[in-house]
Amino acid sequence: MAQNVSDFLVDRLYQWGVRRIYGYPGDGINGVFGAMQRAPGKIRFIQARHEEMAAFMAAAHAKFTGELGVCIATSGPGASHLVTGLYDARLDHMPVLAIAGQQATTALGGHYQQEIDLVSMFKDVAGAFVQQAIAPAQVRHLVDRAVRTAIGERRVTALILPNDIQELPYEDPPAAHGSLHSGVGYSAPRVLPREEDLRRAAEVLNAGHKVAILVGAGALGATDEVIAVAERLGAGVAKALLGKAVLPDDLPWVTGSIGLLGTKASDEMMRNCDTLLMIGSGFPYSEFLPKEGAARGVQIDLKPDMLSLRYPMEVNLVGDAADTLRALLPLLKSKESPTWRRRIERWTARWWETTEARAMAPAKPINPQRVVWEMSPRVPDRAIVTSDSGSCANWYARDFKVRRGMMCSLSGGLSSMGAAVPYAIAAKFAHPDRAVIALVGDGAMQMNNMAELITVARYWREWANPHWICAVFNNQDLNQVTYEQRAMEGNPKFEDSQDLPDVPYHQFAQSIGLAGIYVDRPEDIGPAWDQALAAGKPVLIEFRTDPDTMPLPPHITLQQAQKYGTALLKGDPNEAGIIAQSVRQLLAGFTGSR
Ligand SMILES: Cc1ncc(C[n+]2csc(CCOP(=O)(O)OP(=O)(O)O)c2C)c(N)n1
Ligand SMILES: [Mg+2]
Repeated sequence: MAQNVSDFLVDRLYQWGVRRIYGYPGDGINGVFGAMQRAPGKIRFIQARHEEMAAFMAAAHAKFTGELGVCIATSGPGASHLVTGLYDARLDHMPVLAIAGQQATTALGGHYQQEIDLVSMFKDVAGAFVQQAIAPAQVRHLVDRAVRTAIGERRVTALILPNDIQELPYEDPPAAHGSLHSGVGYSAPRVLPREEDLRRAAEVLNAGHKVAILVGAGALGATDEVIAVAERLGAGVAKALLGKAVLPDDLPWVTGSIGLLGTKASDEMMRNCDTLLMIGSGFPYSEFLPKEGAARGVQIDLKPDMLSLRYPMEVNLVGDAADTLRALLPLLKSKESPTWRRRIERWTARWWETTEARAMAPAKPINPQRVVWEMSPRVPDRAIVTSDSGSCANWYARDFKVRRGMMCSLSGGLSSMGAAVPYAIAAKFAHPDRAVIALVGDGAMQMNNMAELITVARYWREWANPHWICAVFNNQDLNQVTYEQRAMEGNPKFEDSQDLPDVPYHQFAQSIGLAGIYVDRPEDIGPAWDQALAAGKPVLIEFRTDPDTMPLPPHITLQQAQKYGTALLKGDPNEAGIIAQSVRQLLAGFTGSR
């Protein structure tokens, strides 16, 4: 049978190494679905509940495999649903290809049903390459360029296929003026700065007495190299949220997360350092870095446009993290005095004591920090942990001690709600032998994660093991924002906007064939994790957590404290609970700092 354009597309993507596509069907893209059906064993289609979730899955596939993530949707509403998930990939520099259907070329421009100007719609998120096919002979170079641009530039690209084009016989481009003859294949280059620039960087780092390192997702493949450089420089290392898995948290000089969701140890290190080495991070908040002029800076990043963007660096190196650090190491001298290292280790040890004390402080009924604190030592080796946006991202950032060999991620740059379950699904498809855990707030469950549990119920039996857990923090509140409104705006809780309906999440899981556990007593938290990790099917654990446990930033500014006080004075409905919990949490901090 002669190939049509859709058969060619599927075959070409297969040649590019694509083995899995996440998405949702519709008549605007039926041609491509027909081609996937005609080519069993080539590309597996995974059906999400919603196209946005499919795009999150594609982003997570890229994050957890390093490969291209691919998602597919029909014209009109299917394509527009993809957009938030694609922005997630875009902001975290993930290579993702979106394939969208479109109305027939004969209908375009006719205010036709489900006709959207998709090129314009995708133009921002997929600005690196977005094209709508108009002729079969063009499709070969469109696919090749969309894939190569996505993986080579770590960008989102989009390919739009009108439905009549999908069904036309495929033609190779003719040997004629105006046609292109493209090919498959890409190998990532070795990206290394010039020798003289490495030497300039080494000079700055060797001159410093108090070196602080900040790592992000760009350093994920450079664990050994970061350790070697940190040891040589007697430095401590803070980790941006997307770089959590770069270093294990049991190293005494790893200060943990940084920023609003960060640790006090990272904060102290940044405020006291005289030299900053930033590796593969787009961490956004400059106020958590040294004050301008207080430290000399060196930065390493693959992307030139990410250099000297948060802090004015003296040496800006374009390079791959592992290769660059390896080349830099022989130029670095060991620091003579261990004083700075000791200070960092003291701050770090004190922080872990504070974290434990805060996690174990009583709450009504369950302290959400304790949920993650008790999870942490139980997480199996090589597990993958995802978090949603919301207060649980604080506990994920601070209370989860990541170990070597684990992976973890969340929606970083976009910080979108609704990513944890689709991320955890894509993680399990990519690594079916690993345990996967998703941490999710109740608001994010209700928004869209709940529906994706149905996807888990559909597919889990084909995974190598059933160890897939969703932990829900049921606090009946959009808690993170409730706190932001108090601390940043000085507004009391606005119940109309912040309260959430109570939903029996564990019963919902049970009703679709998964296991469900309900926990409302602190002493049951640990056993619930043990039970879930030993279960023979995926599990949802619903924790009834206290909305009055504050996601405290590492240092509270006077202005925040004043705003907070104003919010309570204005008559916050949770006033009594908040005061009791705040005192407990702050006292825990003091106990920990003894
Ligand atoms: C798509 C989207 N909408 C809104 C927000 C703003 N936002 C950030 S966290 C949050 C509250 C999340 O509530 P929940 O999931 O219940 O977690 P909690 O903070 O209560 O633990 C909101 C509304 C966002 N980040 N993403
Ligand atoms: Mg909530």
